[in-house]
Amino acid sequence: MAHFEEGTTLDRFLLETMHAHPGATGSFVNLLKQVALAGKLCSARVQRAGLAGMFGATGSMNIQGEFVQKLDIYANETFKRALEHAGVVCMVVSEEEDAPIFVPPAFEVGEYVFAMDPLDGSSNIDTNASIGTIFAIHRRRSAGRDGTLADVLRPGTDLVAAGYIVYGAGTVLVLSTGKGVHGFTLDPSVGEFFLSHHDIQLAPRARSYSCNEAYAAQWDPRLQEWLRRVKEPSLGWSARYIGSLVGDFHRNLVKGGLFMYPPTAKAKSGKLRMLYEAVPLSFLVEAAGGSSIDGSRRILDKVPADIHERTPLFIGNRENVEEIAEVLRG
Ligand code: P6P
Repeated sequence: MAHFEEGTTLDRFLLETMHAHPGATGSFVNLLKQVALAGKLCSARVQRAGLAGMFGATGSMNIQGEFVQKLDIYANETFKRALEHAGVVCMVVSEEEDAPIFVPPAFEVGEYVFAMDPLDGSSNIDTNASIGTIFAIHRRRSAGRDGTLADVLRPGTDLVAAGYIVYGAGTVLVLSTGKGVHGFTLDPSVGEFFLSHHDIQLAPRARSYSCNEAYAAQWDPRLQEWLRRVKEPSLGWSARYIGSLVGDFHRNLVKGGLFMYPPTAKAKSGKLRMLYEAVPLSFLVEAAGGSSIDGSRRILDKVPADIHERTPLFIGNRENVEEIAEVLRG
């Protein structure tokens, strides 16, 4: 991996590393630049949400049966607009859209398919907790103008890139094209993302877990027993959970930690979605040396049956995830 000096912008990083990627095309760089643009617009809006009256729900429900927050709508529309006129995608799948979205006839289509959760953690908007955009990028397989379900209902190992933008104390875009994971922090005074986390790597093991313990009584009893054991004070574990997947994941990627969302009585297949939550974050965590399973299977090997399919998720440092797999195999 080339050495990047202080002040490397996202654009420079993309150009320099894309030359190293056989088959990478200019449109891939353009796609990521449009993602960065949409991220800047969302960051500005999130920072001003309270002032701009963007707090609070619209009163409508999305396909997930969740109340839609105004910023969700703004983020969804902003990413769709940034992508549809740039000639870089042939289809967009969004948590906020019941069905896939296609490029309007007025614009050219491109060779990529984009899946996104435009604003994950939106129930935390009014509490000023970190929220974010999660995305996954496939190169299309289908011919013709519009993408097809076959372009996205495929294993995460096929992804060409995945990332997220976390809107927190700062705005950080974290990205991987499969080799290494890199973070770029937005300097709002110049409107540029600068390389701030070069080649993020997870240690083999951590002693921190993230889960909603209120549901623990609904988990597999073997998991309950594991949780009881790690609380032995001599083991020195800590717990961190903010109820915003992007915020919890980003902390665990930077500092280490095991995130768990096991099946519950209410969410028997898990709560988190495959295409635009579990799979992109699993792509990132594996590129950083970590691991990610649904309790028994590697997330990246699973083929979703529909674009909003949910999955249980155990993701983080490799040895911690392997320990959970062992607990649930035994
Ligand atoms: P619970 C936010 O609504 C979200 O989809 C994820 O961002 C977060 O990890 C999860 O739900 C939290 O779910 O059941 O703990 O409130």
